[in-house]
Amino acid sequence: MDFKELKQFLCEHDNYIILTHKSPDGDTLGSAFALCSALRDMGKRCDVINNENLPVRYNFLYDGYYLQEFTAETVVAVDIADEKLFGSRLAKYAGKVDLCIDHHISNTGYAKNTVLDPQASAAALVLFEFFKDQGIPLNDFRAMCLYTGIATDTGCFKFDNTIPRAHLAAAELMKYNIDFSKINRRMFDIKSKERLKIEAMMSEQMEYYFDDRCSVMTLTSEIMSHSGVEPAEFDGLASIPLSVEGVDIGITIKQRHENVFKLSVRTTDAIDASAFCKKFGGGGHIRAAGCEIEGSLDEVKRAVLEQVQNVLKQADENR
Ligand SMILES: [Mn+2]
Repeated sequence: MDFKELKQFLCEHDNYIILTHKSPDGDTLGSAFALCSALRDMGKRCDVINNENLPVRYNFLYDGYYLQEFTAETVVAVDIADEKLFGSRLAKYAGKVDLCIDHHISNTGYAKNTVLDPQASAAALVLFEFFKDQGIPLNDFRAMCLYTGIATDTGCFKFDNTIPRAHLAAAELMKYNIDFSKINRRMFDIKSKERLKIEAMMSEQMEYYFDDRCSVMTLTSEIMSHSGVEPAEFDGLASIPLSVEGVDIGITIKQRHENVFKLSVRTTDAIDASAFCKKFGGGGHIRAAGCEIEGSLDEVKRAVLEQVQNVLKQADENR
């Protein structure tokens, strides 16, 4: 679907619900609330539906937000590559999504209509360009939402996916009255005391393999429950393993259930994280991807490290 068709779709439908992905981030939330606000201004009914209670750190996106509550007719997913990312509360919408707006190259095409730009740094960037192209007005709130989405997914304009279009969009969004400095400080600099403790604890138990080119951080249910810290404080640790000098692939293994582990993989340009996770049935971006693996922790680690060995060998051959 191109932008013109998207505009037509939005005009022709009504009674929208917008889904965000589980463990929501600034891109899925920023995109959802920006689109919801635009649709309401178009005279449509629209609600944002989340799998879980929203993280407090993003409350500037949903402060003052209220549900309209009506019978849903049109289901939209933003920033969701795969129905597996709906989470348990939204699982009932699988197979029922009318429109998906996304930027993940791994998008499975689950929606009846898809607007996909795999080059875009964020779903919020796709939306920004759509709004601009089709003359859908921005305002301070929508600008803040979209800026937050782009800043989130580019790691505050630091990641490899920070294309010129991301900066151009940010520059235009900054013309609105948004406190970008406060937003970025809040998203990237501020952490709780508990969080700082967790980071120290995780760094302590980090394991290094293959001449320290691979680092692995493991977060078991036991560690999480014994820490006495809110589970949400354990989100977003995945960038830590790759922050170590010399590491080409940083892996975070987080226990989901007894024998189910979620892997977050971050890589330098030597390794394709998305391809790595695809081997285990997952996907994502070229430098940041994820997957879920079943088995005991030992089995999972063994399988993962074997694959790490393969990709490091490949990387050496390609050098
Ligand atoms: Mn995104």
